[in-house]
Amino acid sequence: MKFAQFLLKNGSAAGTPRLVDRFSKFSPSPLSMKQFIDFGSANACEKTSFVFLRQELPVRFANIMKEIDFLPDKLLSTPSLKLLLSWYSQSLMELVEFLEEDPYNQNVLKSFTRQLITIRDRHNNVMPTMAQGVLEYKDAFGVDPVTNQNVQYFLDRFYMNRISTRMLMNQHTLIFNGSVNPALPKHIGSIDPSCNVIEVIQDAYETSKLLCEQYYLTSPDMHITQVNAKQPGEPLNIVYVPSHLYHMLFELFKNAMRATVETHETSPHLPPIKVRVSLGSEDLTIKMSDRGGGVPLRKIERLFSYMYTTAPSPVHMDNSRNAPLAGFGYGLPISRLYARYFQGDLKLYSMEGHGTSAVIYLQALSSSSVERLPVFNKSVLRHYQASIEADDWCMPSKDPKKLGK
Ligand code: P4A
Repeated sequence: MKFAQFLLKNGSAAGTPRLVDRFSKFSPSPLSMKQFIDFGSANACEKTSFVFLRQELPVRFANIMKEIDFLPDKLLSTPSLKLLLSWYSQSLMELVEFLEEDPYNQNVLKSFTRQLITIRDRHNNVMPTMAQGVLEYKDAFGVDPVTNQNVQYFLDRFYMNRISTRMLMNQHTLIFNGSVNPALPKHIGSIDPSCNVIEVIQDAYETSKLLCEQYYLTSPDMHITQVNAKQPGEPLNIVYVPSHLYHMLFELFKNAMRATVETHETSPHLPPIKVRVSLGSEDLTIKMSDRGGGVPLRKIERLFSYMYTTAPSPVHMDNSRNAPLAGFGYGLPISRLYARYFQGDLKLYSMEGHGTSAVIYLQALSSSSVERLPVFNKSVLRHYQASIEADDWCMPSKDPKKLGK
C-alpha cells in the first residue's frame, strides 16, 4: 500500500499536516513566459516538466494550505470550507506519490498527466464553494471593515495561487496529452506567442454585446483606436494567455454596457464605449471608457471586494444563462488577479456624473512577464495575527455645528 493510500484510509486529512509543513518550507518558483514556452517548444521534454511539477505543485498547494489554516475558525468550520480543504489535502497526497516514481518510465508520465486532469477537475468548483463559505460567514456574523480587509487579503492570495496551479496543470496536459490544436497551431498550451490584442477585444465585445441585447434589447457601439509606438503601423501583438485577456475584457465590457444602458434608458442614443490600446517599450495598455454615469470614489473599492460582492448566489441560480449582465460575483477582483498574474494590473478611474475608464496594464515584453505568486512566510503571519488597532486617522466629527456652541 502506498503512503497516500494509507493516509486516506485513516481519514482524508490525516497526515496532510506533515506534508503541508514539509512542502510549505519551500517557496514557489515563479516561471517566466519564456520558461513556459520552452517547456512546450520543439525540444519539449515531458520528463523535465514532470520532474518540475511533481515538486512545484505540492509546494504551491502546501503554501496556500498553510494560509487557509489561519482563517477565522468561524469560516473554517463551515461545510463549504471543509469540503474545499479535503480537495486540497487529497490532491496534495496524490501529487507527492509521484516523488518516488521513475521519470524515465513512460507509464509514469502517462499516469501523471491523467492525475493532473483528475486534480484540475476536482478543483473546478473551488470558486463557488469558497463564495458559499464567505456567504455563510457573512450571513451569520455580518461584515466589518477588519474582516473585509482580511478576507480580501486572503482571497487575493488564494485565487492567485489557484490561477497559477491551474496554469501549470493546463500547460502540462495541453502540451503532453493532446496533439497540436489544428485551429491554433502556434499556441503553446494556453499561451499565444503572438496574441493579437485587438482581436481579443473584438471577440469579448461581440459576446458581451449579445448578452446585452438579450437582456436590454439594445447595446452601445465600440470605437477602437490603437497606437504602436514600438513599430508604428504594426499589429499589437504580445506573448500572452488569450483566455486570461478575454476574461478581463469580457468583464469590463459587461460593466461598461450595463452602466451605459442603464443611465441612458430614456435616451434614443447610446454613447459608444471607447477603447484605446497602446504599445510602448514596457507596457501594453488598454483603456476602456464609457459614459455610463460613473461610480463615486467611495464605492470603487467595493467593486473589487469579495465580501461586498458576494451575493446569494450564482451557485443556486437555476440557469446561469439568465444571469443579468454582471452585477454580482467575483468578476472584477478575479480580472485584476489575471492582470497581476503576469506583472500587470487593472484599475478603475471613475468620474461620478460622467463615466468610468477601466485600464488594463500588461507587460509588453515576455522577459518581464513572470508569474506573481503568493508565498507563505513570517510577514504573512504578521498580517493574519494583526490585532485590531485604533485607526491612526481622525474620524469626522458627528455634528461640526455643535463644536462652536
Ligand atoms: N457606473 N459605472 C460603472 C457602474 C456604474 C462601471 C457599474 C453604475 C457598477 C457595478 C456593476 C457594473 C457597472 C463601469 C465600468 C466598470 C465598472 C463599473 O468597469 O461603467 O456591476 C457590479
